[in-house]
Amino acid sequence: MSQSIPGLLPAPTQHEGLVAWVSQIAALTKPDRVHWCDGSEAEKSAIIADLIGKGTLKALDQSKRPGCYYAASDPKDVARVESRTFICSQDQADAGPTNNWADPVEMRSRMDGLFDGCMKGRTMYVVPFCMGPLGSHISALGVEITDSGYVAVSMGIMTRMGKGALEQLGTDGVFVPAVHTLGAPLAEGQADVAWPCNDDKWIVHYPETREIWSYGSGYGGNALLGKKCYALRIASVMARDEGWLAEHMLILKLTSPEGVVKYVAAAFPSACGKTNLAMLQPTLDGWKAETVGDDIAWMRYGTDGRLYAVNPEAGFFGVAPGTSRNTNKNALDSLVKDTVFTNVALTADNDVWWEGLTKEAPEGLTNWKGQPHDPSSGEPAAHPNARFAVWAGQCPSIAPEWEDPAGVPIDAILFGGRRASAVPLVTEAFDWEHGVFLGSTVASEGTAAAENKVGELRRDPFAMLPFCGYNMGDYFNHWLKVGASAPDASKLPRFFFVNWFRKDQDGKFVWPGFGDNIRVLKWVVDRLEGKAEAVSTPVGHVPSREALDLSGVELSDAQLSTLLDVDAEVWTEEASLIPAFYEKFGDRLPQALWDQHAALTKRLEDA
Ligand code: GTP
Ligand code: SPV
Ligand code: MN
Repeated sequence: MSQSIPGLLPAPTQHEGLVAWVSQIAALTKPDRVHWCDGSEAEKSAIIADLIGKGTLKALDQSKRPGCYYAASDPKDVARVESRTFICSQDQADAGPTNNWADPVEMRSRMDGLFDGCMKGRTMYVVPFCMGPLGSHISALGVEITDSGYVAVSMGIMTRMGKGALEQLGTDGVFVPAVHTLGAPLAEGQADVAWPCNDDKWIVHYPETREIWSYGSGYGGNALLGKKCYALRIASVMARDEGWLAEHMLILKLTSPEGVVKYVAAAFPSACGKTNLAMLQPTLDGWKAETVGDDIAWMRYGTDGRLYAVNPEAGFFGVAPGTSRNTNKNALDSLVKDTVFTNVALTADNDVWWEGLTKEAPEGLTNWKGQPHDPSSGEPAAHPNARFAVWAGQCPSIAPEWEDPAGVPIDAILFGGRRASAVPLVTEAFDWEHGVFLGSTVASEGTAAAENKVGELRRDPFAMLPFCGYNMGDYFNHWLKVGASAPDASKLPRFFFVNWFRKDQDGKFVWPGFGDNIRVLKWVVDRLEGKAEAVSTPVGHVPSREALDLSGVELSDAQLSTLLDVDAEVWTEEASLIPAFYEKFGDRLPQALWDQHAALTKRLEDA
């Protein structure tokens, strides 16, 4: 029956498994037609024209921003939905205490019901994609089926999508099947809306069989299934089984004035500065920073024993609000063409605006809900999670090797979060195990209510809390194993913990941040080179004051103390909060981390 759906056959591939799966999903979802994506410019233009016709996309002023479009989502579909995200492992214990779990058999039957006829009246796009550079041994393939043209276009920006990926698949290549629907079938003659979606949302992962099913949302990480669903949740499971790492990390290349090159990966929770650090403009003379990735890193040992990383993505899906010429010029200069903006505000002359882009909001703005912006309402004109999607290759700071199939050798791994108190500007771990301990304790303070207080922390270990596809206790163990199995321990990256967000008594950030973060990175590079002084504290190595290059920044002695001193009393309280978190994992928590905690407690007692 599905054979008769226009466009389904002949398929542009000899991969029988793929054709059978696409036919099966078409028979279930009953689209009006099927389109196999080839990733060409002509195809992109045609889908965009269709989306403009439906009102999903608006063309921005093409003389100012050629190839740029604007979408406004349904107000109920603006971000990832963690409460609707499920890891359906056979055994609930394998999903662990930090994930929502549902029985896979029950979930499959629920999905079969929801997906039955869900694409009626719509086009089903078959989107083959590669995560990572085409041809890299670190890369992996996927195929997303979606009834959203917006998703197909976005996947074209964010991944290597189309013909190249299909060719890599060959006749029997392995791919992660990912099915996505807006959950908004159209009855005969029913008019469409600009942003179809469903109030009922399900973001479902089957880790054992490496499948993804997503229902009801058209937005970001819920719908672009190559990103968080595949490149983190499913890939973290693949990485566990195969001995590599799939991480929520940016990748940054640093070149010192002497020409020393180091690659740094950094895990910060969502909205804690990954994109900003990945595109940093150094304020220290002679230093160069270049971008390899801004959100996700896949890492494996190379034949030389070093840990190599690729950015599995091909684009940036970055937060717009707060992005300005002063804070992230490289991001702004990327957005001059071929960009899809979602949920930003529109100016009277058909350009984009968001809070923080300029000091004053221009007159005549239309807010993300399509209404005239009223500055006195206190409502922002752009949604706080408004985003841009843009090809990474057009970022001015992109590193020439960003698509190198070999990846880049990682020298240092940074962890961070928003911590108004306790956590120093930068700390170096004593060794790999201590580094894993630091990563496992990452926490972020969300609101002003928690300022200057230890407590009210959201633990976000390795910035992976919403993205780890299995039990996080096992995940910590995997990190320990990766370190212990290093071909050459002397070539392992070294761990650092950074905190740009220390606040003073008045609630103001003490550290200037942004481009000045190069000062911390310089210390990191100098440590790697064996050149920088550190003070050993109970929590790790902290820079001696002289070792931090602070030329040209105004920081008082008291401010420096705030940034660098380790207060044993505050840290004793900090350390006392860890067991309650660790206990959640029961016997899945590696003993080595309990030992690390005991050792920290002992060092604090002795301090
Ligand atoms: P996701 O894409 O959601 O994962 O976020 P992200 O980690 O990429 O964060 P992003 O770089 O978009 O920054 C989030 C917020 O942190 C923005 O409002 C930035 O202005 C702010 N921010 C980034 N770096 C710094 C810094 O060094 N200091 C201060 N004070 N704020 C920063
Ligand atoms: C995040 O929330 O960490 C994002 C956005 O990068 S999304 O792609 O929606 O996950
Ligand atoms: Mn980001």
